Order: sequence, then C-alpha cells, then structure tokens
Amino acid sequence: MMYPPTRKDFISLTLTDPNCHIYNNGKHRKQSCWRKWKQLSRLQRSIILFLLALTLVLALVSYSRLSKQRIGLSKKEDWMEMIDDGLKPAFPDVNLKPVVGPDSMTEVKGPNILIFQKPPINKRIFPNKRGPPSLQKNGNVSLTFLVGRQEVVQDAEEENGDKQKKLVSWRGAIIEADQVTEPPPSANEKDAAAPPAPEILAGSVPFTASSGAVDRLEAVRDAFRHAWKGYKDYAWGHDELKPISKSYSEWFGLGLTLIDSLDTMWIMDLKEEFAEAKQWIEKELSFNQNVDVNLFETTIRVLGGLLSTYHLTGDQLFLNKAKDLGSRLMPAFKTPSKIPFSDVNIGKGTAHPPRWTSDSSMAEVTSIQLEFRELSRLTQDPQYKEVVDEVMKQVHKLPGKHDGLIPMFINTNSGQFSHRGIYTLGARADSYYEYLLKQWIQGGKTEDELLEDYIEAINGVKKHLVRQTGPRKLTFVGELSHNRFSPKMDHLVCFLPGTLALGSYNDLPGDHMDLAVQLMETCHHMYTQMETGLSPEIAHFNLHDTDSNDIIVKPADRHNLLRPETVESLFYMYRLTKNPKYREWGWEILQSFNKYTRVSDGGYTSINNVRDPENPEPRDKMESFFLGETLKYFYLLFSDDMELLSLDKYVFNTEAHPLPIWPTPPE
Ligand code: DMJ
Repeated sequence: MMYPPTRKDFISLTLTDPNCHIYNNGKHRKQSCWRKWKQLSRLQRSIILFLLALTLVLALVSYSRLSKQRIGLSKKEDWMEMIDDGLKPAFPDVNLKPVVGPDSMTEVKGPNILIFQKPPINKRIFPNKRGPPSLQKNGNVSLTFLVGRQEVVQDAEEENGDKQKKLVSWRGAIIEADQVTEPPPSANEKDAAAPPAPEILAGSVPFTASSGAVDRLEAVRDAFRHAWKGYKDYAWGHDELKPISKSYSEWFGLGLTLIDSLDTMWIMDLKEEFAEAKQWIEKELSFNQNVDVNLFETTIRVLGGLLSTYHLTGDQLFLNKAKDLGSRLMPAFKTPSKIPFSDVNIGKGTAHPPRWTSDSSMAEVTSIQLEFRELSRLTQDPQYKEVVDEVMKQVHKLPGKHDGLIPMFINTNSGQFSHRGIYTLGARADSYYEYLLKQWIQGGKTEDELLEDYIEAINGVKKHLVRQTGPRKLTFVGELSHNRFSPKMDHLVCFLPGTLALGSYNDLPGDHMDLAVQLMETCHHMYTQMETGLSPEIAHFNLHDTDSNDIIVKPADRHNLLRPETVESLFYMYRLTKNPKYREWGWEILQSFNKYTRVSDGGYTSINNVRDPENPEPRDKMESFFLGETLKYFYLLFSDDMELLSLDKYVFNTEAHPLPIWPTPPE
C-alpha cells in the first residue's frame, strides 16, 4: 500500500483481513481487495453493508447501556460500604438514596433520621484501632441530623473553602457551636472529626437498682473499666480518646489519659490495668520530646499523677519520671518577673507565653505549687519549691485585688495583674483559691500568708459574688465585671463547696461550711434541673422573684465535658458530714453519665446538649480528667473506708491526685 491511501485502499482494509492478504495454494501474494469486492453481486454487497450498519448501531446502543450501569453500580457500592462501616442502624432503607436538593437544611420529618446529602466520596471509613488519626478522614461527607426541634448541620469540608464549620440552629437561633473552655483541638483532632451518632451510646444503665455501697463501688469500677477499654483499644499511649470515631486526639503527646488514670486504678485495685499502664511508662514514655506543653496542665495531670502514684506504690520509676519532667518544666520560670510563661518546650528547654499575649492566667501560675513543693521535698532539691513560692509571695503583695479577689491574668514582664475588673471563681481563677487553702494544709498549717489570702478571698466572695435566685432561693456564686454583677456560674465553680468544707474541717470559720452546704445544693440543682440529669458547662441564674426556673442555660453553654467538680464536692461533703443525701445525689449523676455519655464500644463522651435526652449530641471526646478525677471521686464518695486517702493525711491536687500532708512543716 502506498501513502497516502486511496479510497480503494480504505475499503479493502475494511472488507478483508487487515492487510488484504489472499492465500492461494500456499503461495502468498497480494491481490486488490477492491477487485474482489467488485466481483460480488449487488445483492451480496447490499447484505454485507446492511449487516455492517446493523452491527455498528447495536454496538453503540449496548455501549451506552453498559456505561450507565457502571455508574449506577459504583454509587450503590459506596452506599453499601457506608452501611457496612457501622452506620447501618442510623438510616432506614427509605433513606438510602441521596437527597436531591440544596446541601444544607433539607426539611425531613420524624426524629432520629440521618440523611446523607451528598454521596460519600471515600469508599471506606476505617475504624482506627490503635492507628493514626489520618485514617479517620471521612472525605466530603455532609451530614444533616434532625432530631425533634433541633437541627445540626456539619460540613466536614465546605466546597468553597477549607474552613471547618459547625452551626447549630436552636429554636431559630444560629450560633457557633464550639464556644468552649476546653483547650483548642489539635490538628490531629480536627482530622479525625466525626459526626455525632446517638445510636452508639449504650442505652442500658448498669447497676441501676442498687443502693448498697459495695454495688455502687462495683458500678464505678465498671465505669472505669469501660472507659479504659475505649482508651486501650483506640487511643493507647495517646492523650485523649475520641470514642465515637474510635480514634484519639493529641494535646501534648504525653499519654495524658494513661498517666492521669494511674492512681485511680491503684485506688480501685485494678491490678491488671495498672500493670499494663506501668509497663507503658517504663518502656514508652519519654519527656525528651520537641513539644510545647502547657505548664499548668502538665503539672497538675502528669507531674501530679506521677507523684501521687509514687506515694501510693512506693515505686521509684514514678519518682524518676516526675524528676525528669519537673526539671524540664523549670525554663517556664525564666521570665523578667519570675511569673512563669504558660508554655514550655520540654525537649528544647525553652518557654514562651501564648502567641497573642505576654500574660499568663492566674489560675495557671498559682495552681502548680502543691506539685513543685512536693517534688522538692522528695528530691531534697529546693529549686522547685523556690520558684513556685516566689509566685505566691508576689501575688500576696500585689496591688489590684478586690477584697481578696484576683483578676484573671498576670503579665509575665511586669508581674502586674492585667485585664483588671473581672472577678470570677470560674475559668482562669478557680484553683487559685483552692490552692491557697491546700498549700496551707500541705505545709502543716504554718504558712500564714496563704491562710490570710484564703480567708480574705472567701470574705470577698461572700461580699461581691454570692447571691440567691428569685424562685427557689438557690445560693450561687456569680461574677463581677467592672462593678456590674453577672449571675453567671461555670460548672467549674462547683469545686467551691468541697474546698469550703475542707477549710471548715481544718478549723476555719463555721460559716464557710454553711455556704458550702448551700452551694452544694445549687450544684445539685444544676444537674437535676436538666432533662438529662447532667449539668451544663455554664449556668445563668434567675434573680427575679417569679415562678419560673432558677437556672437558665444559653444555647452555647449546654455542653457537658464529664467534669468532676460537683462529684468532688459531694465527696468532701459526704466525708465530712456523713449525710447520705450526698451519696444519693452522686449516684443519680453516675447513672446519668451512664445513660447519656457511655459509648457502647468503650469510653465515655462529652456531649453538646444536656437539655435534649433524645439527642444529647456526643462530642466525641473523653477528657483525661474523667478517669483521673470524676470516677475517682465517685469511688471515694461511695467507699465506706474513711481511711482510704484520709483527709488528715492527704491533700488532693486540682486534678484529684493525692499528695501527702507533710509531717514536718517547711522552714
Ligand atoms: C481539671 O483539669 C482540673 O480540675 C482543673 O482544675 C479544672 N479543669 C479540669 C476539670 O474540670
């Protein structure tokens, strides 16, 4: 064939074998295909042409059908895989179709119906069993949950931007849902964000009917084991469990939950669990890491946890780790004022304030003393005690207090209070007051300045912050903002009844105990007046003399983070009064935790909405203090053994880690 090909050439190619090779008696020769075609009759040629055209049409039709089927099949496969991945109970068959319509707020009737608005792009969602959180990415899944009056829209990835956003529409109000006082989520945590899934909360409440102390202790042990199971299965060695997405979040990368839980396991006699945790500390835990940690959180949770475990077990391993960590935290105190920075890099030995300010929060710089002082006593190295005592000395003398009440911040350059005018016993100030009393007790009640500051502060609280509600005359502690009273109380403030009771037990004025009794009542109401029996993060109190409710909860404050303060105070109140009502109140709270926050596969989760028992909206996080504090205080509340961590021998740090009261006072 010559190039360019002629019309003849083209037809010959179509009618015969590709090269128009004709075989003749074994002799291979080329013949013109066109001539061969011409030799056919007209009828033959017509039939051949007709058959060819028909074949072409049929081929085209079947191709288009096949490709349509392939598209349909791949969508269905995706849906089936989503169902297989554990979401099956959430949607009835009728909802397996993607909803056609706008991406958000599609109107659907009926409770608890979960609808996918866009077909999922990723084929599988892997349960992250001890795996990195990156495996948890869900792709462009957009979910709408409609439960009763409430609608939550969660766009895992907005089409026009990379920002994650969560809006809650509550009776018409659109608000940002995540205004919380907890630490900001790490990058890992954002990656692993998962939708709330009410169906996976365990509906049954173990040990419901019992009132015997032994059974209640067993119920607390059961709760701990369940929480630990989740941590062990999905977050082992990491900071916090995310029980819904079966993954974890990293805050400092120090195995926060594991260390915070150590002494709780010891106290509950959970030997096996303790042994495996100890092995992790021995083999895996290293503080030689290039990581920024928060001085306060690391001190109360990690240093405190190691020190108390050393005391309970006598095992040198924990003291060695505590020494190592303590010395790595020391650079935080190298500031012009000697008021420590909030953050330390424990690997590099550098420290700095938060990026946006040179201030530190008051609670943070004044609630690390019990731990550093104890470290000095144990190591016979005074440097730890010296740096934290210096902070207390400066604060004692500092002008700008309001009848013993302190502002929320202090500047690390000038050593002066900053952001003056706001006084609270909640976030950023709370444990200042707690540690005044507890340091005084720790040191054998000899350090008078601490006691003076404590007594003056409680007088200030009574004078400026304590009020009663109109309807039931509930006593609460509000806030002062530039001389204006705000009837707002964080759940965090519920540590106060316990602290006041402890002070009164240590011979402080009797009216401290009266206030403790009244505040305990109010903290109890913060639970019982909620539909789930669980307290919101923040309550507002009604000062008006009307028939309506005492407690108002704003939409952004309805979350519960499994916090310990009320249970902590119930423990003190029971230990010091033996009034059984405090145990009953605690038992009710434990059952509510079991009912609304227990996740069936392991772990407990913080929730978004204490007002909606139909859908409390799991937040997918188990804070380390749930095991370190909340469950420990439950156990101590129900224990009949008054010598178990006797209040004559131990003082609990603000993360519930017991440290010994010193047999000999400091010099
Ligand atoms: C804990 O880390 C400590 O109790 C701290 O003092 C306050 N916040 C949490 C618990 O709510």
